[in-house]
Amino acid sequence: MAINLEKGQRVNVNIPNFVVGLGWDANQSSTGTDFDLDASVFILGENKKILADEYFVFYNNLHSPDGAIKHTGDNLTGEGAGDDEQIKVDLSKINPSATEICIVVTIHNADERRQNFGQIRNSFIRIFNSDTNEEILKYELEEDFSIETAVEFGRIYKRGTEWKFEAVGVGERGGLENYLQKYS
Ligand SMILES: [Ca+2]
Ligand SMILES: [Ca+2]
Repeated sequence: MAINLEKGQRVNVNIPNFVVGLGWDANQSSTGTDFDLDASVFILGENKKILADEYFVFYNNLHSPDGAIKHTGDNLTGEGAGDDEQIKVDLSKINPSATEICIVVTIHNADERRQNFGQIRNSFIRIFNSDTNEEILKYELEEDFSIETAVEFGRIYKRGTEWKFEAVGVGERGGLENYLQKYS
């Protein structure tokens, strides 16, 4: 059963394996321009900055050096059912200096293509426990962030020896470069 978290709500994560799934429908409109959504993660240290460039995992860097994060690869159109992009998280392998994993979703070239989430049918981002398939959080991007082009989805953060997940759900009209600036 899915837990519908309110923004800012936190849950404990007791098992190390999670998958972030991003899905959307291919563009059927007359404009003919594809929608290219991207899921990305930033692995941050105490100072809230990425540990090193390689700890920014996105379509051009599919693995973190510690083996904790694996991106299944860039999907450019949303063709097909289910998750179109996935990011697999294994907290048992995470670099000991990491204290936070920030998960974002953005629309590639949204400005140039004049796109926002409200135009993208059946677009969602979710996180689920890959051991039990239990969904922890899901946002319907089309509904929840209709005028935005970027969303900070959630963060997995460390408190002592425990990891917790916080639903962030903050949208903006920026792109991936805005988050990169913030976290590097
Ligand atoms: Ca993509
Ligand atoms: Ca799809």
